[in-house]
Amino acid sequence: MKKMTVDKKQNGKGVKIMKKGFMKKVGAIAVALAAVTMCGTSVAQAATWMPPLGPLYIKFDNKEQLNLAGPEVNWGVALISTVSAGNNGSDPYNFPPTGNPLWTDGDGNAEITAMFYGLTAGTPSATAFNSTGGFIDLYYDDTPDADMAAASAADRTGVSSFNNFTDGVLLARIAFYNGAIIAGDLVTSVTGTAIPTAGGFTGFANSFGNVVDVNGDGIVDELDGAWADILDGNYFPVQNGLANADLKFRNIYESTGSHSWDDLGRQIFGADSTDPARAYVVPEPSTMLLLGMGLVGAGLMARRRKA
Ligand SMILES: [Ca+2]
Ligand SMILES: [Ca+2]
Ligand SMILES: [Ca+2]
Ligand SMILES: [Ca+2]
Repeated sequence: MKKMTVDKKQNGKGVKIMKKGFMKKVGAIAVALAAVTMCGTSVAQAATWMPPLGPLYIKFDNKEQLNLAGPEVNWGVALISTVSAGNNGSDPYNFPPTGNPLWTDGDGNAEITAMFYGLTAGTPSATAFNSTGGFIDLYYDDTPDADMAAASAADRTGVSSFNNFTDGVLLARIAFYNGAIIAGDLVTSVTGTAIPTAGGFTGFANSFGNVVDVNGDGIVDELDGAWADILDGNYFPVQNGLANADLKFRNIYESTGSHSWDDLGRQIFGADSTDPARAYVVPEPSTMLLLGMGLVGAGLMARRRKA
């Protein structure tokens, strides 16, 4: 009875919420017990805002470190400010935002944050700042605490962890796409138009990204993050005949040379960046299948055995 109430309140998304709550809170306990547990407060904690299907325009601000000496040439943290529907009729791959934002920082008393890391030196260039590899992790946090102004490079606590920016629910891990951005270059994942210097710089960075398998089972689905399967849209054409990408990024990165994230003695430059990212949201195949079968519990059991 209680579960039915939750389903109605969440506009029919109770199934998704159950699954996420199940994975996050209950672990290996039997499904029957999990269903009982889901009737409690854990349901609300596990829920994230879910974007609608179709083109998305995601605005974010970030702070980053650019280290020409490497080995990690670039990393940083970001706070998503707004998520809007994109107009893919006017521009099929850059789709400008249309209408009011669908989500704004603070909605639902939550924040969406990101950390990018692991970018190493790409194909050398005298005019471009190229990197290869790297990931960006997206988080939804219903105890918001990220403060872009106060964040310090010293708040990094690990390869992919940073105080107040990597807590909450993982939405997806996105790998920057090697070879996707420069014709004839199968190495570079992100290319920037300005090489960082102590005199200050402003550049534009372009890249593509793909949602990746996090739990190591070889497939990308909701077990790899609350948005992992819906961001796996394979929408954006890329260079070099490679398969379509899931996300497209274009950032402006700039520094006056007196930025608080600078560490000039080590040839590390701090920069502010702004967005946007584009994604094309697709349906959750597993959720639709489960709904169609009307066998949510059995489906969860099957998933558990498979995993
Ligand atoms: Ca938090
Ligand atoms: Ca946070
Ligand atoms: Ca997986
Ligand atoms: Ca994909």
